[in-house]
Amino acid sequence: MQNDRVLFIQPPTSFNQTSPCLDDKQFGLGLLANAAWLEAHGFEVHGLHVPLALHYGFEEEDVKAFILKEDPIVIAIGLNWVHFSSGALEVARLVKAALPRVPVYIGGQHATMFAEEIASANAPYVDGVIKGEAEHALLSICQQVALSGKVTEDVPGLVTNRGESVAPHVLEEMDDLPVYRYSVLKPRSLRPDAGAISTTRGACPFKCAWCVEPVIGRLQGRRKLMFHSARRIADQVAALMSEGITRFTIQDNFFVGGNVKLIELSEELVRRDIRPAHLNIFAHPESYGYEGYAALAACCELASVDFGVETGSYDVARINNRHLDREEVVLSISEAVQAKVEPFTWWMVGLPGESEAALRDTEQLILETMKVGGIPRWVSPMILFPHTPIHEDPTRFGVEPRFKDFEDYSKFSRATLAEAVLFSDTITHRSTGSSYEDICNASQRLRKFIAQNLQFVEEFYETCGMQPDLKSVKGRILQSFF
Ligand code: B12
Repeated sequence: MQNDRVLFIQPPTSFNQTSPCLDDKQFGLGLLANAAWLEAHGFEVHGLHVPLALHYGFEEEDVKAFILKEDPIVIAIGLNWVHFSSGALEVARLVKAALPRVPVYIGGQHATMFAEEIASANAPYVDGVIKGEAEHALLSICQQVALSGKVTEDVPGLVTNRGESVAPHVLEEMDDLPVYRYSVLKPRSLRPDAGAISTTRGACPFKCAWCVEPVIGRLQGRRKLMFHSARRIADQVAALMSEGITRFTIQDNFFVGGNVKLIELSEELVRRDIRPAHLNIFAHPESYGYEGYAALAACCELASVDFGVETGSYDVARINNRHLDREEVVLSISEAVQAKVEPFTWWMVGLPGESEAALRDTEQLILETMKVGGIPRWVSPMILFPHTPIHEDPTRFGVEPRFKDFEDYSKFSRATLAEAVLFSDTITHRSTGSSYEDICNASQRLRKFIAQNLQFVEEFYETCGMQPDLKSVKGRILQSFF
């Protein structure tokens, strides 16, 4: 009798990559969400996290043996982030060679951006790419395969080498989605006490020119940004806590809900006596005020906020349609500190309009924020993705894209961490006045600036009664120069 086992695979960046340019140990929340959904519909779900398996000393042959032993009816490979491009296809090739009759599908945000290209160029070993939110599509595929051994009916969002069928379908009632668990993916995480919480789906309402989030939500099938209720988010936190996860991060568009959503969540957690050891949230500098930060601090042992400040230049902000008020940035960081929330700041280089003066403005803002306790975490060169306003109309932004198709972006699978930090190979574009090297150098320049001024943050925290982990921040920044 046929089993009804479905195998999810988180691929490596590439089997022969030993030092990926971006972290490869995350558990993709989209993958976990789909696994939970299939389980709730009666399928037996197993998951393999290949980067972790390799990290723990297993080899490509062991991965193959594991997959053969699983003997699933469908294999679903996650391709959410650009740096897994080559690895996702390597895994597809490997599983097709091992189990030629088992259909293999790829899904996730990066796969969604290049669905047609991936499906048409890799048809022998990729049966299809699931575009967008995948719950309905994957369930339909698994049900059809369980019933008749193949997919004969139209599947919403499925792209094959014969083209696309129907646009992705999404579940409108987001709270009806079952909570996910990390333990579905084996082997266990390197940080088994840490997990991420998904609170929203759909397009971000802001329109920062470099960001794909305003478009990706729609590409994925959802017409607008939608939130899980505070009750459902607390259910998710509780479910993960029962697996031993106590430190959480919310990195999605939850910040769009401002103080109101944050206070609601805090009250729900407090009411149910669910108390994370650490709760971290991503925010724009203007997202929250003191009341929001105070609510965050009230519902967990340690609260922190990651501010995507990105630039200190009004010109750059204007060209890129990004709100910036330098005083507001400094004030927001002060309010977070006042509420005992650790404030981290994140910065970008390679943005359209970046000039020597703009970089100086950014250095100035980094300095001002450090003096009020803002801890600079990292400086990232902008990755120019397709579908963003800049990629769609580069001349308007004075930009020349270097990466266009899926193969171009696969460079992120091949580049090592040292190469990405020190050389310009993974810089996706150049712009008026900035070559690839200039962008790479700008990123080093700002990190050096941070390193040279870290004493301001160290001094700040000597007296204010908080003990953020400045050592690891300093270590990471300093390490990036060697
Ligand atoms: C949360 C988040 C993170 C968290 C990750 C949390 C986690 N454990 O997953 C953190 C902060 C770690 C993170 C890091 C990065 N992220 Co991020 N992240 C997001 C964010 C905000 C939400 C993603 C999410 O979890 N959504 C909730 C889930 C349920 O939805 P979903 O992912 O869309 O999944 C649905 C479908 O895509 C599909 N699906 C997803 N996976 C799979 C797998 C299978 C098998 C199938 C069939 C379907 C499927 O089905 C899901 C539901 O139906 C998105 C932007 C956004 N608003 O969506 C960026 C985003 C995905 N990240 C992005 C990037 C670039 C990064 C970084 C590379 C940034 C950097 N420079 O370091 C890193 C690297 C990630 C890594 N692997 O280490 C880009 C991806 C672009 C790309 N093509 O690569 C996005 C779109 C943001 C952006 N503005 O550019 N990220």
